[in-house]
Amino acid sequence: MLLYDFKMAPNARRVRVFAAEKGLDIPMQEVDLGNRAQLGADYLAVNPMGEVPALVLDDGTVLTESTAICRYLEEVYPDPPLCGRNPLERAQMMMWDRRVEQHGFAAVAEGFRNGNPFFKDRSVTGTTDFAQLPELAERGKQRFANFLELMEQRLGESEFVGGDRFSIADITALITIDFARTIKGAIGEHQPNLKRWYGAVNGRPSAKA
Ligand SMILES: N[C@@H](CCC(=O)N[C@@H](CS)C(=O)NCC(=O)O)C(=O)O
Repeated sequence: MLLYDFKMAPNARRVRVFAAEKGLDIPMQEVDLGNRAQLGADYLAVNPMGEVPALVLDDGTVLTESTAICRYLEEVYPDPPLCGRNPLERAQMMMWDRRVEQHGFAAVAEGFRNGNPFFKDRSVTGTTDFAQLPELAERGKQRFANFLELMEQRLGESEFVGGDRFSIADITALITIDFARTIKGAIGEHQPNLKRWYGAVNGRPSAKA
């Protein structure tokens, strides 16, 4: 296997943390998003979507989309389980993972890509250029603040985001909250449950992946 990666890219980190939790040591190749290498012919031949991560299997099959890559790794390397051990647990963990993606990760991406000059005309990933919309930069920050409140409430009733076990939902939430530094978003003093959870999850060796 070969993982196309970029150290600063949160979706790529999501796969790195997931693989580290599984004890996997997957060879990696850096795609320099800082120099737009994701849009060069060499990388587009690997992933025509122009995004990282991408996982190339030993038979040459290319998997993209971080959730799909994690699900594949879960099937092939089931221990430790990170996506639930039975139908209900799987559904609950995927439900929370999706909530984190839609209300947390998408909010930060919206805020960052519409507010940072580096992304001028690149407010959306992929091969089509889209102009920035300053209103979306502001909206992203507000949506992220709402997301933190949702997480604070959830973590007041549950040890981990997806339930009583560490799961993919915690990984997605961790990379989302770290990504939020790009919009100056952070857990507040009034959010003790989130703080407790962040300390535990960020303290796992996989968080350094
Ligand atoms: N749905 C994709 C999204 C991947 C994505 O947005 N990757 C970003 C890095 S985190 C990227 O490749 N950006 C390229 C760009 O900015 O043009 C996934 O989950 O893998």
